[in-house]
Amino acid sequence: MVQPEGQVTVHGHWASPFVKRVQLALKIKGIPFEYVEENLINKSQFLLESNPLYKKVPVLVHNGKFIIESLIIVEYIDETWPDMGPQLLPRDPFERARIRFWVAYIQKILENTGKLYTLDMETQKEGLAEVQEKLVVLENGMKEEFFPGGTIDISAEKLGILDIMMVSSFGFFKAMEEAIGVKIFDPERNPLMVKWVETVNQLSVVKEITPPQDKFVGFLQYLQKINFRFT
Ligand SMILES: N[C@@H](CCC(=O)N[C@@H](CS)C(=O)NCC(=O)O)C(=O)O
Repeated sequence: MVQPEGQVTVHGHWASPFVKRVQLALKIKGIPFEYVEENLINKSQFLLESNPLYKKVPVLVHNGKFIIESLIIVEYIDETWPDMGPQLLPRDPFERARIRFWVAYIQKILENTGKLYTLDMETQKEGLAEVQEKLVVLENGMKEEFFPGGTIDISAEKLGILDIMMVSSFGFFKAMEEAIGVKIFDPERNPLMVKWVETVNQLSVVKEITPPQDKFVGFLQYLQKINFRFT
């Protein structure tokens, strides 16, 4: 693929939490990029060729090379531009391992939310219980390890991969709740999570790539109608 030296392009889908991770990583580090919206129903030749195994977005193109899988891309971005913007993952191996553990845990919760988009109320109830239970574990873990005393201290200059995971997975939780009519985050049970997501949502780097809530609600209702399953 012919691409000018240094150019960065993200191929994505507007509603994808995985694509949002990559867009946020680039924006937080201040790396300019082009964005190409992919049609996931009728996949482009580009998508089939750049990600032949999974045929999914996001795909990052850098200097004509393809990088796939959102978390691999986020780490690639952090390592390729170590001196641009904040570090998304700590350099210290122990700290890095600790952060990666929680990244994987948030990923699991995101996967669990897949069960919420069903018309089968039993499955939805089961999914909701799993999600809520894990959110409490996350709440306690974050409070203990990263936000002692429950104080949130967040600014665009200090954002890291955990903020990216939180806001890409749950930044649209109000749209989720409106679309499927269930309460996912409870300010009583998850005060830190709610405050964290709302604080990061207010930053301009996030707002710039956040679609309007009603567009999201409509899309999520459509996923429910077709009994969508995350794979
Ligand atoms: N593990 C992948 C998941 C990416 C993913 O599931 N992308 C969805 C959009 S949200 C997709 O491209 N789906 C198309 C399909 O499944 O055919 C990542 O982290 O990048």
